[in-house]
Amino acid sequence: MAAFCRGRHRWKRTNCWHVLTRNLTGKFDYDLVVIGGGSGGLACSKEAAQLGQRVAVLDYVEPSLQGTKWGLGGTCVNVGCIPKKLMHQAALLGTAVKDAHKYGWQLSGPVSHDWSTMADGVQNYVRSLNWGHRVQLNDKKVKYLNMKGSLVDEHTVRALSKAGKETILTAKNVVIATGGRPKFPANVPGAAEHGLTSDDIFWLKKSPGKTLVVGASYVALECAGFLTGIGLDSTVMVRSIALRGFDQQMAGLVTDYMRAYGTRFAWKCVPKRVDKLSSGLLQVTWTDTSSGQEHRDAYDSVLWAVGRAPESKVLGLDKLGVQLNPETGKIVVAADESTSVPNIYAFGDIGEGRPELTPTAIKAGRLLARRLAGHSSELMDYDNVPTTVFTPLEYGCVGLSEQEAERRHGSDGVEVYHAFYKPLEFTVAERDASQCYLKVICERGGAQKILGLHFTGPNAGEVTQGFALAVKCGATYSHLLQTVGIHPTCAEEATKISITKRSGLDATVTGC
Ligand code: FAD
Ligand code: NA7
Repeated sequence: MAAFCRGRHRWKRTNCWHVLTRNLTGKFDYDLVVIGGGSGGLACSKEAAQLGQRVAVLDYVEPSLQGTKWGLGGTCVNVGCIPKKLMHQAALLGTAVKDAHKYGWQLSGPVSHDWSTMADGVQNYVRSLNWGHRVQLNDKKVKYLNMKGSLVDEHTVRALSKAGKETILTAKNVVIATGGRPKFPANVPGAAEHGLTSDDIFWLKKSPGKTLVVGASYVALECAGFLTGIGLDSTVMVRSIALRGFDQQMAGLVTDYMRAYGTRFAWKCVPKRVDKLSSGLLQVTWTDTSSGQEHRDAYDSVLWAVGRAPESKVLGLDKLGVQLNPETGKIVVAADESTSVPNIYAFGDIGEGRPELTPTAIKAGRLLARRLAGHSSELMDYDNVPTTVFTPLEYGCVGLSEQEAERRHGSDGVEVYHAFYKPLEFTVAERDASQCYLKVICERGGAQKILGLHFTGPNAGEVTQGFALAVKCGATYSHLLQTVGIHPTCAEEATKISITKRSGLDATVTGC
C-alpha cells in the first residue's frame, strides 16, 4: 500500500496516510460507498442507511456533447422514464382532443401544441424530483457528494469535484451503479457534431421540429411516437428490425399503428453522413440497403437512439482487475451482484446481462444493501420482469416472446391463445383498433403454465403489471379462465381468451 501511494498517486500525503491507517486498522470512513446516484444507487444507499450503515453516494453528470446537464437521480428521472412518459402523455392528450369532438366536446379554433409549455412543465417536475432526492438522502443520513468517483483499490474511492477538488473515501464495500449513456454511431461523419440523443431531447427549450430518429429499439420508437403525437414530422430509420428482443409479432403491431398514426419509417436504411446546410437544416444522407441506393433529406433535428453504453473506463476498473465484457464495456456480475474483485459490487444498467430497467435496478439495489448489511440473503430474481413500451399504441409484456418460447419448448410444446379486441373507448371515437391485440403463450402440455403474456392497447403498463404477479406466481391457462373479468375493460379480454393460433380461427372478439 505504501509503495502504491508513493509512486502512482497524486493525492496529498495526508490523504494517503489516512487511507493506509483506515485499511490497517480495519476501520473505514463508511460501510458503503455507492458510485452513481441513479435509480439503483439511490435505492441501495437509502436502504443501507436505513439499516444503520454509514453510507456515502457519489453522483456526477458529465454534460452531453450538446451541453445538456441535469441533477441528482440518474437516467430515469432526468433523461429517461419520467420525462419520456410525460411527453408520451402530451401526445396521448392530442389523440384525446381528437376523440373529444366525437364525444361532444365543442373545442373552438384550431388545436395546436406548444413545445415550450410542455417542456417547462416536464423540466420543472424533474427539478422537483432532483430536489426530493437530495432531501431524502439528507433525511436518511446518506452523505451525498456531487463528485465523479473512480476506484483506487477495493476499499478506496477517489472523488473529484467539477472544480477539480479531490476527496478520498474508504469503505468496507463499494457499489458501482453508474448506468450508461447514449452512443453515437461510429463512421457517420457529422453524427455527434450535429445530433441529439435522449440525453438532450427532453431538455430542449425549442421544438426539435422535423426530426429523424435513427434506431429502432424502444427508446427510438417512444421518442418518434411522442414527437408525432404532438404534431411534428418524424421519421424512424430502421437498420434491420424494430424492437429487437421483443416479440416480433407485437413489434409489427406497434410499428403498423405508428405508421397509421403518422410516423414515417425508413426500413432497411443506414445513415451515411450528416451535413449542416447554410439554412441551418441538417442534411442526412443514407443508404437503402435493400436497393443499394443513396438518399438525402433535410431535417431540423437528428436524434440518435442507437444504443447505450457505460462509461466504465473512467472508473479505473482495469487496474483493479474488475472483469468487464470487452464488447459492451459492462461489468461482469454474479447472481449476488458481486464482481470479480471482492468487496466491489455492481448492478443496474452497468451490470452485464441485466435488464436496462428502473424497477430492476431499484429492487436489486435494495436487496444488495440488505445482504451487505447482513439482514438478508435474498437474491434479485431477474425472471419474468414485466415491461411496457410507451409508443402511441402501448405494448406491455411479461415472460417469453412467442419466438423465445418456441425456441425453448419447440412449436409443438407451446399453445398460443390470442384475441384482436376493440377497446370500448375507441368505438364512439371511431378509432381503428386493428392493432389492439392480446396473446397468452402457454406450455401446451400439463397444466398449461403461462410462459408469456403480451398486450397492445391503452394503458398497457397498468394492464400488464397485474398479470405479471400472476405469471410470477406460476399462473396457468385455467387460472386465467377462472379469473372473473372487470367489465368493461381491455384487460378482461385475457380472462376470456380461447382461440388458439394453431386453430387458425378468426381471433377477432365480437360482442360484449
Ligand atoms: P442510472 O439511472 O443511469 O444512474 C447512474 C448515475 O451515475 C447517473 O446519474 C450518472 O450520471 C452517474 N455516474 C456515472 N458515472 C459516474 C461516476 N464515475 N461518478 C459519479 N456518478 C457517476 N426504464 C424503465 O423501467 N421504464 C421506462 O419507461 C424507461 N424509459 C427509458 C427511456 C429512456 C429514454 C432511457 C434512456 C431509459 C429508459 N429506461 C426506462 C431505463 C432506465 O432509465 C434505466 O434502466 C435506469 O435509470 C438504470 O438505473 P441505474 O441506477 O443503473 O443507472
Ligand atoms: P438498443 O436497445 O441497444 O437498440 C439500438 C437500436 O439502434 C437498434 O434498433 C439497432 O439496430 C440500432 N442501431 C445501432 N447502431 C446503429 C447504426 N449505426 N445505425 C443505425 N441503427 C443502429 O438501444 P436503445 O437506445 O433504443 O435502448 C437502450 C436501452 O436504454 C433500453 O434497453 C432501455 O432500457 C433504455 P439493430 O437491431 O442492431 O440492427
